[in-house]
Amino acid sequence: MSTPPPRAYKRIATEEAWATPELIQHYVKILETRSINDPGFYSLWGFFGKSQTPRARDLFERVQDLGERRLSDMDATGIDMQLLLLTAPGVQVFDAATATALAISTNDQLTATIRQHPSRYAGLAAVAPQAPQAAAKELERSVNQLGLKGVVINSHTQGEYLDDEKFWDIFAAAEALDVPVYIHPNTPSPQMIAPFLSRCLDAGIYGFAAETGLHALRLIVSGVFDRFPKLKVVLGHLGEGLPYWLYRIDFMHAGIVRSNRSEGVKPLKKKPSDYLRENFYYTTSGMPWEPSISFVQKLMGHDRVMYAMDYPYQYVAEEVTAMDNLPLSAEQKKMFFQTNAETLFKL
Ligand code: 1DF
Ligand code: MN
Repeated sequence: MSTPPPRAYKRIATEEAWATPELIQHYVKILETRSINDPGFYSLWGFFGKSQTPRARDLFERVQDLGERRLSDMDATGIDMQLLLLTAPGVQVFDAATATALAISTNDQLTATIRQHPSRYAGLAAVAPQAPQAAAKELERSVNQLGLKGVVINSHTQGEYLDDEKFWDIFAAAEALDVPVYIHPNTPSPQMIAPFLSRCLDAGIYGFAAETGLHALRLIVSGVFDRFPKLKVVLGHLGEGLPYWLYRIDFMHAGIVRSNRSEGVKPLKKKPSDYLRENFYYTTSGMPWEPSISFVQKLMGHDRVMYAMDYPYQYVAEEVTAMDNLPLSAEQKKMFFQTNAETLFKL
């Protein structure tokens, strides 16, 4: 038997979830005491925490493992490297002091693991937006001292969005460090979740995209990217639906600005679509489907779209094969799987 030719690219998966046992214990305590007001948290983690199905039990274990099991799962699907992101909702459900301390210990533990397996893992910092100045400091420490590659924010923080200027020290730090902010999904905020919940539409099926797409649009129309023009934001799930809306968002936004309808909308230097093309990057987490990927590559450029698996939540070997078979030139495929991630995250 002849051996297949070596692959011409590394497969780097860029939205891979992990958690510390310590964080999970905090989640279990919230589930037991019902101590926070976040229906989406109970919907998402109640399912895992009570291990209600074999799939939930399995995910619950895999998300906490950074050792042999994860590495052999990566080998089984041909993933060379994972970029690790603290799973949703990260530390964003706790009080500010608890969240700030947990972010620090989480980043330290992530760094220790990466140093054991530097060719297999890289990671983003977790921060607590509840304490924005401490979050900015922790991002600086994570990048400059720990070697982490950016920061993950799991969408809303107790119903608040990062377009509120009180959070902008985080963006200032990210821009100054030249590292990306990955806005990862969370379940819809308490203000908007009711009609999702009653039909189980709150998580990956649609609610995540509604929540995270809204968050990204709030950032754009609030002027975040006029204030921080070099800020880089990453969206998973091929942009949480926004690329499909590009034309209509521009058309409607222009009308809203002209009508002077609200203090919340001021003129921007550019069209919303310009920011989505110039400040944003897109990963394929959960969307391993050629028509959508080709569409986003066509709109945003081949240098802005990169591979993500969304391990362990979407751990499917056939999807990797489908991505290998995307209709791309050799050069484009290497950008998609490897070099776009290396460039953006400085791997
Ligand atoms: C799921 C998906 C759960 C994602 C997640 O966090 C999550 C899921 C608990 O499918 O159960 O972050 N996701 O990124 O799509
Ligand atoms: Mn994810």
